[in-house]
Order: sequence, then structure tokens, then C-alpha cells
Amino acid sequence: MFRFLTAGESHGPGLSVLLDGIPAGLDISEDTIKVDLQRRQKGFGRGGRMKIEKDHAVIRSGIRHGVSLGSPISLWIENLDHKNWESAMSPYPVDDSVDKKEFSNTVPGHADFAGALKYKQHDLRNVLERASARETTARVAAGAICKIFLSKFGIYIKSKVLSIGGIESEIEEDINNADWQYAENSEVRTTSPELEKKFIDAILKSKKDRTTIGGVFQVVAFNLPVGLGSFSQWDRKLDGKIAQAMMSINAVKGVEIGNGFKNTKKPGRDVQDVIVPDKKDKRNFKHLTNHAGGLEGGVTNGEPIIVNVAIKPIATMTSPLPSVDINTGEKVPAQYNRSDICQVPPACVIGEAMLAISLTDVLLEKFGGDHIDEIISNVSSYTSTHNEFGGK
Ligand code: EPS
Repeated sequence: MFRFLTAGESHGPGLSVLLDGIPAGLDISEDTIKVDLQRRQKGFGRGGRMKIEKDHAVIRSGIRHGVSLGSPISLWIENLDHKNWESAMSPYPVDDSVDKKEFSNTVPGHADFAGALKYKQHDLRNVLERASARETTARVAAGAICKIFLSKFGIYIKSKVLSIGGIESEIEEDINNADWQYAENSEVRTTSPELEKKFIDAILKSKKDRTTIGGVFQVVAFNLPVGLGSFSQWDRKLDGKIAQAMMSINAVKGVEIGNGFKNTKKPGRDVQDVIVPDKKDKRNFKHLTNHAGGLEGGVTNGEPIIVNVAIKPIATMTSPLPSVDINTGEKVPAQYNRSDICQVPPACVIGEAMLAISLTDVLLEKFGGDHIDEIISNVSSYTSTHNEFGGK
């Protein structure tokens, strides 16, 4: 069984990551993990915090001489900003002279209102610190390890921004011909130079208007075997697992698999993906289209998994909305804490991590194994049974 957990507050000493169930025999280095950590830190519309942090995950266990042992892998990511918060975020008691950076003005759209009542907190910092998107750094580190595992099966993941502030391309891009490298080099992670300029202008306008801006990003996984996930129980369906994984990313309010929403506007005959024989495909079959986003009945069908994820504009704004003081009930302006204007480009990298984590879970569920060689052999034994279908 594969599991992963994170711990850590945004301005605390750092973040911990624990991955249990990663097999033995994988080459894992801090440098490889760092590539994704750096990708997450980029993006037009980020706030001042990213100028302070230089995210680096230190391997603390589960890896010896660069190779995984099959034991729990733990990582530690230091918050460089913590040095500015040592007393305010100290795990130890502090005296009253210390500025604890407490606040009680709730922020509409933030977790702080519900969190205060739920955890009986009079200082909203006690909610903000864990609810912060800083935690996604830990997920990206975990995802980087899962990507190493998935690469052993030829599985890889790409991402791009589809829209920011409602601005989007009128033409649907073919994911097999998308210029993913352009997106990688783009500050707003788009494959289109035309959209790039419009996205940047929209973010700049939001900043000028002292507000924030959301959007939609897309994550795609390629080269999957048929049969990951299962229709046999509701909680084993892979589309459900992916939806939960994506929905758990901060500020995400919508998840679409394939053309989920667009398909509702078309007749059935136009949205099913017709299956044809294809001797070149390792399944001996292929689908003519991929409206289903690679998942039918909660199971991979061998086409790329396509997930579109909607992020709302971030709650914290330099021009605060009217709100309430959680302790006095008085009407007050919302608290302003330093924040980002637009989180959509970095969220692509977080989405990649969550998809890698979800796929690692179902791949290990189906193929088991404690050493990577055992799992590779299990996968190839299974895929060889596809020769019994359609081959005669
Ligand atoms: C965040 C507020 C900002 C963001 C932060 C998420 O941090 P700070 O309060 O230190 O300015 O930069 O995101 C990260 C730290 C990160 O690593 O992505 C929030 O309130 O959610």
C-alpha cells in the first residue's frame, strides 16, 4: 500500500514529507527532486515570498547511496523565511513581549473563518499557517519521487495553463502536438505566445486593481497501461481518486476529466471515443478520439489521462473586502497578509505532482512488488496478455 503525508506550517521551521510504499531499487537524488521544486517556485504573479525561498528537499531516510531501500522515505524542506518568524512561530512557549503576529480579521474565501470555529482558535494565524499553499512544496517533492517511479514504465506527465481570468484559446489544442517545451519556458506556462501576452497583461491589471485572478490548468499523463483503477467499488475508481487529489490543491474549485463539461452540450454519438483495431498500438486497439480523457468506468483505457483544474482567485487581496473580527463580531476590513496575485502557473506543477501520486497509488495497487524489477516484470507479464485480444 502506498501512502504519503506532509507536515509543516508556512512560516514554521520547514516541511516534512513521508512516503511509504515506494519500492526498492530506484535512483533518487535531491537534485532530481529539486528540478520540480524550482519549477513550482516560478510563475508570473507570484508574491514576495518566492524571492526568499530556495526550496530544497533534504533526504532524511529510505535512500542509501542514492538508491531507494523500500523503507519509508522522509524528506525535510527548510522554510528560509522562518528566520524572520522565529519567535512568532516558535514551537516553544514565548513571553508576552514577543510579537506573535496574531490577527483576528477573517478573510472572505479563506479557510480562516471555518478553521477558527472548528479548531477553537482565537488567533487566525493558527489556521492560516497550515491552510497556506506553502504545503504544496511538500507535495511536489513527493510527486517528484513518484515521477521517477512512473518513468520506469515510460509514463510521463505534462502541464499547461488553459485560461487566466476567462482568457483562453478559441481552438482546442491537440495534446499530442502541443509545444510543452514552450510552456515550460513560459512565465505563465502556456503553449501559445499570443495567450502568453494576454495572460501577463491580465495579471498585471489584477495587481493594479489590487485584486487577484484565477484560471484553469491542464495536466496530462502519457503512456499508461490499460486497467489502472477499478469500477468494482466507488472508492477504487481512478477518476474519483484524481478528482480528490486535484480538489485538495489550495484554491481549486473544479475538476474536469477529458471534455467532461463540453460533452454535456453534445449528443452521445459525438462524445464517445470509437475503438478501432491498430496493430501498431501495444493494446492492438486504439480510440479515434479522447473525449473521455483516458478514463472509462474509472479505469485507464490506454489513452492519455487529461485533467482540467479550475482555481479561484486567491482570497487574500491588497484591497480587502468587508469582513468580521472573529473574536468581537465587529465589522472590519479583511486582514491583508502578503500573498500572490495569480497561482495558476505554479499550480500546474502541483497538479503534476498530485497526478503522479494518484498514478503511483493505483499502479502499485495493481502490480504490487517490493523491488522495481519485480514490478516491471509484473507489468510486462500483464501487458503480454493483451496479445490474446484482437491479434488473430
Ligand atoms: C500563501 C501566502 C504567501 C505565498 C504562499 C501561500 O506566503 P507568505 O504569507 O509567506 O507571503 O507565497 O505560498 C508559498 C509560501 C509557497 O511556497 O507557495 C498563503 O497564504 O496561502
